[in-house]
Amino acid sequence: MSCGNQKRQWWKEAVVYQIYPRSFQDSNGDGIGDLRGIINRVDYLASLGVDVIWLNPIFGSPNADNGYDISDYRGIMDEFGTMADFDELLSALHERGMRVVLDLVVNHSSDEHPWFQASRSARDNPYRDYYHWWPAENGEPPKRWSFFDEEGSAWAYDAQTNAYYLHYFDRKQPDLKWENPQLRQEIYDMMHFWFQKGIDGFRLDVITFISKHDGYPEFPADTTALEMIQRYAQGPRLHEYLHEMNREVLSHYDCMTVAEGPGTTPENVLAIVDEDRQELNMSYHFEHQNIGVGFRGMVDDDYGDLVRFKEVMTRWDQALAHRGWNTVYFTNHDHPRMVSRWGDDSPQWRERSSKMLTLYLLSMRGTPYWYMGDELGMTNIRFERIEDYQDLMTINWYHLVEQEGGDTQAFLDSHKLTGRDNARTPMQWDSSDNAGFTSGTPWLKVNPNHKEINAAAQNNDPDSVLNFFRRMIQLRKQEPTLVYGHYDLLLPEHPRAYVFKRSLEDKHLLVLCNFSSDAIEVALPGALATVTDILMNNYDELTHRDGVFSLRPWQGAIVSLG
Ligand code: TEU
Ligand code: CA
Repeated sequence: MSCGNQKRQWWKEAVVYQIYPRSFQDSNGDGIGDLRGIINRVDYLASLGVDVIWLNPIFGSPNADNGYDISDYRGIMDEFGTMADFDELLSALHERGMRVVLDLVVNHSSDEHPWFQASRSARDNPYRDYYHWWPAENGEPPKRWSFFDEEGSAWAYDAQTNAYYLHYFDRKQPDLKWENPQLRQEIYDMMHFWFQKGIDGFRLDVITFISKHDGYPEFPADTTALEMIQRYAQGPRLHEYLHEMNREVLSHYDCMTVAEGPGTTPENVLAIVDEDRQELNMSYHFEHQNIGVGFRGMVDDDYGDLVRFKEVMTRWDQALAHRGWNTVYFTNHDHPRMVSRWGDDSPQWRERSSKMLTLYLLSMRGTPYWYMGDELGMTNIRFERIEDYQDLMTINWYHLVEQEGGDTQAFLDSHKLTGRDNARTPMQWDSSDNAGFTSGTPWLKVNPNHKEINAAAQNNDPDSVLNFFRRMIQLRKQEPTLVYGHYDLLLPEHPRAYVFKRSLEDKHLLVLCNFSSDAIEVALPGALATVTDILMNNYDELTHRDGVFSLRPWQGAIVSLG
């Protein structure tokens, strides 16, 4: 089979399903999801038809940032279980035809990692150079912005050796020094360890940040947070390291890799994912997440601007249309729920808009990354009080706003839309107390709407959001046009409709999505509108006449064109 200008690869044809293990299924009543819990749910995963499971970090960690602060790269987090549990989970998934991708967090470790403990103990310790240190006798270090720090600076003073260490994220997440070849070798060895266990790839956390600028030069004083992120992603040796990682490790396995790519743009992403460069397979960006979201997750009027959304998604598609390969996703553990962000999560439209968004995402070119619970139409929890949050990002930012005398209520209101804990509430399995997630007290509150929104209620209902997701996955598997076909955006300026064409050889599919609660009409040039077949539809009918489609609220449909 020819696939346009793209070489076939299993990871291009896959749907990736992301599990946040802490919130998926608790098996021992401590309120924290664990590997045994996932093992108990592998048949659910198999029933979805997804191909790859991405697990958020499962390694030894004191959990300052829920596993994104690793203290043991070769061990399993105590709360999640044992290595025997992991081996069992891996074979259970493999037996059911699913592959497994782990989360590689190597821009930073935990401050409780033995490397950092050694590094901070003395300036002449052999591990000193595993991290970035700035001796205090040189004065204040050049300004670096931190994502999470409660005072905002990415340098933390450590009295023990009278020096500052660099941490782009929390103080408990010191950045590893990739400039040190010994550190790189440790990481490559560790990656081999996991591949030899049989895993199928890595999602690489903030991998764009691993190369730091020589001597930590001053950045212009007015550098904004967003510009800092772009600078962090432009370290001089990034591509040298990724190429080396590919040569030393990745090229030895039939694996997939995906960069978490903050700071990447359609202009520079090919430097990471162009096959010929032998770095990584895929990367995902934040540009659509940032529409209408400003500094510290504050929301403005552009939030939900469909014209911009279409423009962003299309620009990224075009950047990777001939070389490399794109990714598409609505959410993950760092972003609000799909239906709350781009649909309408009110009882009236929640199911309809969830299905439309499902249809949209699984019709796009690029590997879809699906986040657990979106297949049920789970929604943002919208915490009222800072005390309900567990995420250090929201908590630290709240305190910064408070210290600055800012509007904490406005901050809380925005975080009802943007806060990361919205996506981290426990998976809603059934209508029982705690949604079948745990018999104990859940680490993060369960959304009260689990009485209505849960897997048990949807599993056997042919009309459910869950079964719509399953059908859409099957359609994508049967229709190579949805995977490899060329993508053409139509009606870019239409404020409510997202309409595009997918074409492979002489096959043409038209995807129509109404991103609004109003009935709309979409006029398409006659040649496009000769519908021969309706492949998928979230309503019973699709009305069209003389090239004009009448779309009901949140209607989504895929049709073949003659
Ligand atoms: O996220 C990196 C990142 O860019 C996020 O900080 C993002 O900007 C933020 O969540 C706002 O949406 C990765 C992980 O996905 C995240 O969970 C970790 O907290 C972070 O790295 C540090 O490891
Ligand atoms: Ca548990």
